[in-house]
Amino acid sequence: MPNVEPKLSIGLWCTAFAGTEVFGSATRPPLDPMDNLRLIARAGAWGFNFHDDDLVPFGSDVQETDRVLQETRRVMDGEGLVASMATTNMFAHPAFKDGALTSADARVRAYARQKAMRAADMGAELGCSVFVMWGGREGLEVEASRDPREALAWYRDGVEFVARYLADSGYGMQIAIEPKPSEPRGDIFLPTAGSVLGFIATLDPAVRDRVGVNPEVQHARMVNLNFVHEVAQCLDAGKLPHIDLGAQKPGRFDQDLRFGAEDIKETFFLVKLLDDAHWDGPHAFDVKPYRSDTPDDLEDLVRGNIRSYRLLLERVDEFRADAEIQELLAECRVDAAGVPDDVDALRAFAFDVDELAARRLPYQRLDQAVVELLMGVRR
Ligand code: GLT
Ligand code: MN
Ligand code: MN
Repeated sequence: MPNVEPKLSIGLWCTAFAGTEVFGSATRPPLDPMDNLRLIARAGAWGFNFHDDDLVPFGSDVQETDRVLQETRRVMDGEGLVASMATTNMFAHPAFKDGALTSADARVRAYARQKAMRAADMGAELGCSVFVMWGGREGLEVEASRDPREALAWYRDGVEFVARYLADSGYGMQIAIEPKPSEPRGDIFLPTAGSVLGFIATLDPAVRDRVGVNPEVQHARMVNLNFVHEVAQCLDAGKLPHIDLGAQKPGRFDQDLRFGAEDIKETFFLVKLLDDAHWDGPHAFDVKPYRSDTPDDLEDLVRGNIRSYRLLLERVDEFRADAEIQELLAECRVDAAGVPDDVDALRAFAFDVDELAARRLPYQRLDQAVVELLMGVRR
């Protein structure tokens, strides 16, 4: 049995992705948001995530926004679907062509704040627990265009503003800043989970507790980082309100492949880490259908992600129950019996370094056992 029943969610933008990219136009027709919600529920997800513009068309007035939110609530109640995470699209509109919260145009920075406030209102209305801030346009191509220290100061002002707005409005949502190294900008500020953690430490202490990281598998793998270690660092800092899951071949553009499609071993250790940590935040699939998918294939995308996550959780169970693996793990640990911790005694202690160096580690067998477990031959 897993320690925690995972809350599995997916973004409306994932299933609604029509296939448009730099080299090609849409391969699927637009997907109505209410049909999208029903599809996600049918496929067995616990919840959904949305940008303001995914649900309510950009530029809609207050009446139209309220109408859509009421309709969304009806569909959610009917389908037993949870609104998990809300976010604001600060990257698509040409007004954000050179940044949103870090634009050198103070009017754009103010507009981005206004859009974030309205998206947060929508999230609160639907009961979301997390507000993600992915700064897709917060970056540059022309290094001469700004002093990165000034951009970071603007970024900080913007995040603090949104955090204060959530607090003053009585909203319980946690902010989760999502790092990404590049794409769509040549360089994006706060490229890794570590950068976001460092940035959070500089926030006004009055709002700092409300802000964490939303790491994404693909964004770390784009630059060959060990994602399991990135997530471990967020957990260690108590800063993991949300996670974006998917798959990615290393060193490429953001592929947003289906969860489990690549590097099954690292993916297994990610699932294991989250369950070992008893982490019960929303597990969000942030994946894209293939351009070759038809609308009928979208449900398979959602189902497949959910199934792969659950199957890996079963493998985690097997890992814990595997006698050989547990014995090997026990062999890896040695306590410091006989070694003093007192400063003076430790300074004077004579270690047998040859013995330390000669110690045999059973890593060949351990890794083989994990590979066999993932191949399904140890059951
Ligand atoms: C966009 C991006 C994702 C972010 C989403 C939230 S939107 O698709 O690629 O990584 O999580 O803004
Ligand atoms: Mn993401
Ligand atoms: Mn991505």
